[in-house]
Amino acid sequence: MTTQLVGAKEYRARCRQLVEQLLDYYLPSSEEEPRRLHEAMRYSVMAGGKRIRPILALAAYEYCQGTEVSIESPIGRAMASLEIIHTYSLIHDDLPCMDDDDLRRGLPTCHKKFGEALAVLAGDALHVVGFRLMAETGNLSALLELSEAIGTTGMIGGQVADLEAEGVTLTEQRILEIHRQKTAALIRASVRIGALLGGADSKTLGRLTLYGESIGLCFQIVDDILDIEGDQTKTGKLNGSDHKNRKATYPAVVGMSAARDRARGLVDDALAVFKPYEDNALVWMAHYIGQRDS
Ligand code: GRG
Repeated sequence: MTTQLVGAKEYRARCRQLVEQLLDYYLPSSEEEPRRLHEAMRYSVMAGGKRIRPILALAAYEYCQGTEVSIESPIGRAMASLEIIHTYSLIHDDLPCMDDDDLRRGLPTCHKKFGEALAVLAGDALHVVGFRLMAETGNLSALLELSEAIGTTGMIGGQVADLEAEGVTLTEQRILEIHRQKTAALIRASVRIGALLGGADSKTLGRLTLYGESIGLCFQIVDDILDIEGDQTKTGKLNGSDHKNRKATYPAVVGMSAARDRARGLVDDALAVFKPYEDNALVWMAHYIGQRDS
C-alpha cells in the first residue's frame, strides 16, 4: 500500500468515529414518536457507508486552517448534514420507481425493510434534518452551496437525466455531464462547504473547487466500474444494477480500459491543485477515491 493510501486509511478511520458520533447525536431517537419513521431514518443512515462527503468536508476545513471540530461546531453540523442528505438520496434512488435495488450498505434497502411509503417519508424527513443542520451552521453561503448542489441543476437534475438516458446510447460528453450533476455536484459542494467554513480565501476556494470537481467525477466513474467488476462483499450492493436498469455508464460508452485511464487522469487533475509532493488529507483522499474497492 502506498503512503498516500495508508494516510487515507488512517484519516478515514479517525474521521469516521466522529461522523458516527455526529449522526447518532443529530438523528431523532427511535424511542421518540413517530418511532417507526425514526427507526427507518436511523436504519439507513447508521448502516455504515464510507462517509466520504463529511470526511472531504473536514479535510477541506482543516486544509483551510479550521480548528474548532466539536459536535456542535458549524463543521460538525455541516458534516452530519452532508451525510444525511446523501443517505436521503440513496433511499430514494433504491425505490422501485427508480433503481429498484434490494441491497444497500450490506443490508436490505429501506423500502425492503420498512415498505415503500415509509422509505419515501424517511428520505423526505432526512432531507429536512439535513437542511436544518446546514442552516444551523449560520453560514448562508454553505446553505446556498448545498441547495445548488442537490437541486434541479445538481443531483436531482442529474438523476432525472440519468432516468431519461436509460436504454439510450450517449456520447462521452453527455455521460460526463450527467455524472457531474448526479454525483460530482454534492462531492464538490462537500469540499467547498468545508473550505467556506474553514475561512478559505477566494484563490484557495477556486483551487479546491477544481479538486472537488475532479474527484467527484472520478468517484462516479469508479462507481460505474465497481458495478461491473467490484467485490459485492466489499461494495455492500449487488453488481449489475446499472446493466439491469439499462443505465448509461462511462465504461459502457468508452470501454473499461479507457474508463480506468480517465479515473486515474482525474486523480491527477485533482492533485494538480497542490504543490508537487504536498502531503495532506485531501491528497490522500484523492488517491483513495481513485483506487477504492468499495
Ligand atoms: C435526495 C437530492 C436528492 C435527490 C433525489 C434519488 C435522487 C434524487 C438522486 C440520486 C443520486 C444518487 C444516488 C447518485 C449516486 C451517487 C453514488 C455514487 C452513490 C453511492 O455513494 P457512496 O459510494 O455510498 O458514497 P456509501 O454507501 O458509501 O455512502
